[in-house]
Amino acid sequence: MSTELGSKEQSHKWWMERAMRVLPGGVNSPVRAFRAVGGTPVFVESGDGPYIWGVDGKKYIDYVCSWGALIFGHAPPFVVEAVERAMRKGSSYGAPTPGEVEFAEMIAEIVPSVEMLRMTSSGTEAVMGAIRVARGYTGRDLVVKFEGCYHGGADYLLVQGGSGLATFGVPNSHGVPSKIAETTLVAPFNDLDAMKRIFEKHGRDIAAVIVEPVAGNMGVVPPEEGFLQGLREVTAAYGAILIFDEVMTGFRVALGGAQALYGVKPDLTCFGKVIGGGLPVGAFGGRRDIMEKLAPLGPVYQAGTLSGNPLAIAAGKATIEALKKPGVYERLEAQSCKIANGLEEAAQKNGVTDFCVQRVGSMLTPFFAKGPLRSWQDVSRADRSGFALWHRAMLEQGVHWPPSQFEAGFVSLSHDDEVCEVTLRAAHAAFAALPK
Ligand code: KE4
Repeated sequence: MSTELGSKEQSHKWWMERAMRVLPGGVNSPVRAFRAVGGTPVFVESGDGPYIWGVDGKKYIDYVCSWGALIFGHAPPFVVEAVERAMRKGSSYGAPTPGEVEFAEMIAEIVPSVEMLRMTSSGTEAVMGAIRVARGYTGRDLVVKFEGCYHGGADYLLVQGGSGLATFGVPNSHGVPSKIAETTLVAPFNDLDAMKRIFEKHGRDIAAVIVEPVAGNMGVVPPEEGFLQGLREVTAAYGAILIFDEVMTGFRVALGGAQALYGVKPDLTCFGKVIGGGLPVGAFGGRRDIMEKLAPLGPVYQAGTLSGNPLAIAAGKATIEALKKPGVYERLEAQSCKIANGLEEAAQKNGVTDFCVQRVGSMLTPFFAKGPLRSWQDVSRADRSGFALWHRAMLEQGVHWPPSQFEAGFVSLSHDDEVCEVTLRAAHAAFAALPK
């Protein structure tokens, strides 16, 4: 705890200045730097359940929850014990283990579209593997993604739509060659007409469509009725692979993920976050005929030193076993609904009218905009400075909310009634503190 630190080390600013000298932006992942909301990030000393403690010794209710990985909150004892047991036997072998087989069987049993699985160490790697095997299986190059959806750091997915409805990707990161970006087509989320126009024009060259079945990376934007089913039909009609990127929604919005919630079966699914119980993990899986194209069976190469390592497997298995227990998702739904409704009520009572909360299950985003918001075009009109002021005020009230208007917040099974009440009291104070 922070008592072990000297007084200067108990300051986020002190750590940020020191971090900036050795870590670009002081962080190992950009969003953590608070650039979208201003101020200095909380340097975390420890976590327990719904709480984190900063180096300043202050306790915060956490809704980042490792960007969705911690569905049971921080350091759940049953996960800690599982990882400790595994560690005592060895952290990694670079050789097959029974645990990886049991883990793949567990995922395949819960997620019907998954006949075979390949583990990785991050969601990005899982997405890269899924797209490469889709390209290898179809012999085609083009990939379709949606504006506002994020799928990790692969070059050809760090692209945004140009103007207009459906355009070839334009890099939104330096270091991505335009030739690479041009293998990606970008369409508006929830716009089936645009998707059909893309296929009419490029259908036989499209290897895959990748979608966050519930968008979480532009803030939470649910799929409209028929959207996912429409993607299923148009990809099947042209022999393209439908990839659900369930890195965020997998085991989050339902035990079987968004595909179970909406009843649409993709050809491939990408996983991450929850399935690793807080340890570095990713996985992709789906149709056997596609997955068998992967080395060493087939010609599509994909590999990873720590893929399926015993520690991540132990944390993941313990987490998924606990998620299978009755009542878990009903409880997540009840607590998340309380938070979402409470935030909207607090905004309204404090005269903040351009505000809505969009939520699916225990992933939710408070938008400083009137809803409903159905695409990047809609959410990009949200008042980012209003969100930033609210975020700062919530932090001062002891609530650690994701530091961007275009991110999802996450409720865990450790967010009990008292935590919800404290959160909503903080929200009332935060809305009241906003400039009128
Ligand atoms: P990772 O490589 O970060 O494990 O997963 C990439 C990824 C892929 N697909 C989806 C739908 C994702 O949400 C992510 C990662 N999510 C972000 C949160 N928006 C991680 C946080 C960060 O980048 O620091």
